[in-house]
Amino acid sequence: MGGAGDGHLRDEIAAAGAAALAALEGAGGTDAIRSALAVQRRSLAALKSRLGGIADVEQRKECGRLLGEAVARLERDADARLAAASESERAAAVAAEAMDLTEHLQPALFGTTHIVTQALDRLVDVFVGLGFVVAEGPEIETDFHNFEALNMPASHPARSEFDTLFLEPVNDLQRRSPVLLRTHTSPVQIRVMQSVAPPIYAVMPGRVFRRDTPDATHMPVFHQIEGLVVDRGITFADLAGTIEAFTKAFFGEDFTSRLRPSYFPFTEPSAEFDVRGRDGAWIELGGCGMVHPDVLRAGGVDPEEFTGFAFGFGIDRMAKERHAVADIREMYTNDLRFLRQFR
Ligand code: FA5
Repeated sequence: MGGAGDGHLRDEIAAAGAAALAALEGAGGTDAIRSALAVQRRSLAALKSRLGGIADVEQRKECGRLLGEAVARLERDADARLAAASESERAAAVAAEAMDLTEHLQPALFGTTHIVTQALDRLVDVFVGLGFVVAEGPEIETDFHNFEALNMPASHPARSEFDTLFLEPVNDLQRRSPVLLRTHTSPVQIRVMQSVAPPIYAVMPGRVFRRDTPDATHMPVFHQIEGLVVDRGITFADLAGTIEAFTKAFFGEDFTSRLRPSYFPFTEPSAEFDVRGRDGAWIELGGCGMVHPDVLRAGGVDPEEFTGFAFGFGIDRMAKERHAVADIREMYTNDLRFLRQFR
């Protein structure tokens, strides 16, 4: 049987094999496993060089076999650990990439305000900056507020310009005085005057309805912003100055406005408000004028003491002009590729 030296080498092989496996177990990650593997291969190889010193052939074979087994165990263990570590590294990389994708998707998931809402918010900001307060009225209106109080009694020809959507009357009161979807935001002028005493500096944004056929500049449902100023000594110059200040603040310094004589039953004198943009063309955006004395009276304001001006702008057309959109209908097709341009 072999001498003490052989037994000693056999123990060393067992200890080195166990140490090699422990070293791999302590290595986290493919890089650490590979370098631990290299170190352990070298220490097992160092033992191999000592095999030649064993005199007994059987003992030498036995130690050789044990060493071969230790090396094979080390390689198998390293293979399994490398496979597991590289799989978890790949999973971590995928997770990191997935986080990036989520970040890219977030703005689309959260959406954005519609181009018309953006214009409405901006209009309100500009007028609040000029010292106006904001008021609102109902979308379902009485004939009185939408027409009569605005100097358009039942027989008035100007009523036919508003293609009105009437609602089915549900009681005798409504049969005598119809209810309708408001055709403009002007009835809110009456409601504001009925609820607060002058001085009044108010804007009233909202949705309005007409039996208009959709085309490049018309929708049957659209938005207006009404303005009403009632105070002592208000003149047409105040109206013109306010509109010019508003044009510059909303559209920018390269835009200018003009007022053209026009007719509305609820203002006298009346004007149409146009703006001229960078391309030089004039675009009609709304109507305005000095509040008619009959309208002040309908709102409970004494026209001998107070005068005022009012205006009504089409918000959808403002958004269209500001962003140079060719056709107003584009804004309502809900095509996300179109809407996302106006984030
Ligand atoms: C009016 O509605 C008056 N109430 C405006 C007014 C208020 C005048 C206060 C005097 C004092 P008009 O019908 O012209 O006026 O409409 C005003 C603006 O609304 C138009 O200039 C246009 O910009 C917009 N508009 C009118 N019809 C449509 C429509 N079908 N689609 C989109 N915008 C429209």
